[in-house]
Amino acid sequence: MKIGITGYPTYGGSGVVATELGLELAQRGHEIHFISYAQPIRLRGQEPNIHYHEVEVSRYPLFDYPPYDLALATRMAEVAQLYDLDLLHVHYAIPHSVSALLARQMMADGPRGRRLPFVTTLHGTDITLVGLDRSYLPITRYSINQSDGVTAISNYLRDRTMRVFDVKREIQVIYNSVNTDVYCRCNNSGELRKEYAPKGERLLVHLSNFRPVKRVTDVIEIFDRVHKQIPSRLLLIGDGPDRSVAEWLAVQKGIHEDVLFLGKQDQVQDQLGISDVLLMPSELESFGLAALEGMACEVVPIATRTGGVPEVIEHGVSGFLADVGDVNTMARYAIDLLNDESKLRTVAKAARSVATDRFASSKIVPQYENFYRRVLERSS
Ligand code: GMT
Repeated sequence: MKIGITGYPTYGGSGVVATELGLELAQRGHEIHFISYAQPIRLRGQEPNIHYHEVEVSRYPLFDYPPYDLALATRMAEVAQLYDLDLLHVHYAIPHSVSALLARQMMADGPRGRRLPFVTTLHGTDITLVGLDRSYLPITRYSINQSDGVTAISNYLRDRTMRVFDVKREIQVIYNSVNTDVYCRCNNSGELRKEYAPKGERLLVHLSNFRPVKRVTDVIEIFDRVHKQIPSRLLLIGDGPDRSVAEWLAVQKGIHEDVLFLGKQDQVQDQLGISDVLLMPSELESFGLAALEGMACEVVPIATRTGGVPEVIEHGVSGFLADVGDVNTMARYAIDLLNDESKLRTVAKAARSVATDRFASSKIVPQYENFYRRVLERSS
């Protein structure tokens, strides 16, 4: 198949999912065309079967708000025409599914008058936060209803979309996936571990876009409690609006020398592959891709019981769950685990098994292929 993929190309779970899916599909022989305003971060630009088409947005002085959605729709239609795409797959409803809808209409009105179906994958904040904004809700509902196929990354997100958006159409759940050959504890990274933990300290890790929904200050609060009892260091991967408040809190608590802000990283499997425990105390996660990536690397996730997280982490088996804001309980789980090597290894192995048995890309990507085939059959 020839597939156009659009997502947010920089940092964030939905962009990572879109890019990894495109890479996997290309390896399976499909022709993939990424269409967005920047090259997706995990692309090297050399991969076979992968093309990247940049969307240029003109910055005319009149445009206080440059119309990216329209430029994207135009580029989608151009690329579809030029490369004879079979379908578009957009990740994150706003504004991508609206642009795809316009591109479909442009194609129908074009010289060959053909139908270009599009699939929308819902990721979370497009529904739970942004989509509930009154100014976005009607158009998000409309573009979901108009999509030729809709998928959601968890049962939680599907149910919430149907309920809150009053959507009646079918939404198929296709879980996020992880490439378990790349995400593993299999890179010989003793040197890296020594760099971050020179005195043999335990390593805790957090990976996010540092938005308020991630509750990064809870990460610091949990680590502070762990640090008081266990020689340990905290790796913080990513960047975003709450980074400075987290830095400030680490200084206030006098633990800043053991809190390492690593910023945005391209190869997060390197840091995950040497860590012991992953902290994800989010207010809400429709899935929690960061936890899954950690689990594949045998890092035990300690997270909040929210949204779709319980569909990924089984409490007491493949990780630990607590209520949002309950930093004491999350710290206790971490301390108990780090004091008990055998329990840590058992839960870490169980976490890896969940990643390989239920969420490996080799199992999830064929679900997308089947979904595309059904959409194409229905649209022909
Ligand atoms: O969490 C964010 O702020 C980013 C957002 C995104 O779209 O990049 O993440 C959402 O999609 C991820 C990939 O499917 C999921 O793993 C996250 O759980 C989801 N975030 C939320 O629901 C808050």
